[in-house]
Amino acid sequence: MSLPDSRGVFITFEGGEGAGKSTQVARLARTLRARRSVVTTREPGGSPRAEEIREALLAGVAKPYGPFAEALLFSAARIDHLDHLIRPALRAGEIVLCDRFMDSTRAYQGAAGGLDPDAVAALERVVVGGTRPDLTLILDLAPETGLARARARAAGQGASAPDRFEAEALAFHARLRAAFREIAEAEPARCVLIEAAGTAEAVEAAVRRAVAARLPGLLAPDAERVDAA
Ligand code: Z5A
Repeated sequence: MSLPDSRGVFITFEGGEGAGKSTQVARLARTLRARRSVVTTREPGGSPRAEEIREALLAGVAKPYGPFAEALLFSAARIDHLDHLIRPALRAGEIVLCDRFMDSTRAYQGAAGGLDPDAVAALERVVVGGTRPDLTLILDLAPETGLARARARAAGQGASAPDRFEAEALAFHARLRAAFREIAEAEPARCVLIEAAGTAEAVEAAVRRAVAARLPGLLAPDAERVDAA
């Protein structure tokens, strides 16, 4: 629900699998912590109850019920996450960096999953309310590259099977990329599209440039000047 909770700053990272969101959340958090208190979190998850729902979602428990039921479950997790972590942190004046948020529902369950955009918008209205991100960084990467990165990481961690979303066909991931690009185009005041094919350092530099341009004063002056190595 809409609350006057924005003394802090809310930044979300979006994009397809393996685009580098977690990597860039960690890097930006490290930079911002030099002068502000930062909370890093993720969706689905971020609060103990939402993490329980995450397990079920990534195991594919909701898949047989279709994209609307799946969106409801993502929304249930989001309600708890907003109430117990995001809104309290923003009220306390913290910077919240969130790995995926409402745009992932638009892209995965909506554009790629086939859920009616009106249903997605209605859920967003009642679940997210006024707690919209101040800035959304959309990491744009060819799905083949992102999936290869995600598979290499999973192999390194000894994971055997892909999760519910990694297992989708390449065409699904191509629809996702197009959906995220459309969101960036439709909401240019909130979103910045970041080219994510370069090194982690190059992507980090692009993220810092976007933060410096959209949220002046958030980064320390020396961090604003840093460029790709
Ligand atoms: N989902 C949904 O359907 N609806 C919703 O509303 C929400 C989510 C909120 C959560 O999965 C799933 O839930 C997600 C969408 C769906 N689909 N899946 N799968 P998750 O949290 O487990 O996974 P993810 O969000 O897709 O993130 P990821 O696969 O962990 O990727 P990432 O965070 O974007 O990338 P990364 O972990 O930073 O990097 C991946 C690997 O690449 C890693 O080994 C890095 O070291 C490496 N990397 C990172 N950057 C680079 C660069 N620049 N070059 C080379 N290698 C790099």
